[in-house]
Amino acid sequence: MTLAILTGGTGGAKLVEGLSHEAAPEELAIICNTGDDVVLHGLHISPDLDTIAYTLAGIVDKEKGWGVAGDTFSALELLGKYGEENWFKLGDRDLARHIARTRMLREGATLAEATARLSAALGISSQLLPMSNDRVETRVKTPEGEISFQEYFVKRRWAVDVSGVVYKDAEKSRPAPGVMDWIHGAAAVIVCPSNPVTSIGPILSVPGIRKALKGTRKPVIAVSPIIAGAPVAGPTDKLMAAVGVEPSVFGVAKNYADFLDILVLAPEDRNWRTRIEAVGVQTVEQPIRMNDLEDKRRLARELLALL
Ligand code: GDP
Ligand code: FO1
Repeated sequence: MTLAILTGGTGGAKLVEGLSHEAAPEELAIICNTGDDVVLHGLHISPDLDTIAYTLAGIVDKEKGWGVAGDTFSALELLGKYGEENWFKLGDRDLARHIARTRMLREGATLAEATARLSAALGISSQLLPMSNDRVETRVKTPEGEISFQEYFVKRRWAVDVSGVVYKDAEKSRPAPGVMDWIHGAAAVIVCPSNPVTSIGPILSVPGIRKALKGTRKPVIAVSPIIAGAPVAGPTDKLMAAVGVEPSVFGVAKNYADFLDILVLAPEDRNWRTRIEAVGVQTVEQPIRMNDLEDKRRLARELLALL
């Protein structure tokens, strides 16, 4: 069954891993957020694409959920000595990917082409697609001014007030080649349990994508990243509240209600079901906390069975 999967990095990667075991990998198109991308040391870094690629290639650092397993940080240490910024922990093995991608982009490849070449090199048979080849930058509004997502998330450890989030240059962007075809042609669309504001929000901000999700006659199904009023990890609730979305499973449903058919939520949130169904979204109750590979595979199997 062909699936178009919308995802961010670490949370989404858990479900992507499960699906890659339970479905034929070549039938999966993974449409990834690039609003978190950042240029550091002159290198183009695409954290969410890389997290998904490392996960599919089986080389992700399982403890952190990002980066390459067993990586070392010697280059970064020396960069620090030379007075370069080193708050963003780029491992030695991870750096190889940023160097290769940056060269490809400098020589004229699009981000989608560079991603496809890097995927082939790692033996990935799913389609891994950036949401767009154009730069759409997630910017976080704070009392000190507007900062990039990585400055907010990594440099400031999300310990700063947020008054809003913008997707800079989204209006000028176009979906990457393949994105619309997969959304229209797949047997179903899956929205991963990713941050609705800074992972799925940027994807939906690319003109045409939200409309395609509304327009497809195939099921669109999301897994909630919020369980019992809190995210499993990270600042999802803070960011939802900052953009005026209720930080609950209901807020997730309402945010996607215009295109979403089914929301899979945790048993802890069953009391929200009536309110969610009243905004036109069906609900399904399942354990959605994924602590190990078996949890990821079980949830993937449940989603496939639903479809
Ligand atoms: P990021 O790009 O690294 O921020 O990753 P995502 O946006 O893909 O994922 C972040 C979200 O994943 C957070 O809102 C978490 O609550 C959610 N998340 C993490 N682990 C789990 C899990 O096991 N189950 C569910 N349902 N959500 C999870
Ligand atoms: N997350 C951190 O919390 N600290 C880091 O230093 C860090 C470095 C990093 C390097 C490469 C990469 O692909 C991801 C990295 N991440 C780091 C994770 C990243 O900030 C987040 O997963 C996403 O951008 C959130 O969407």
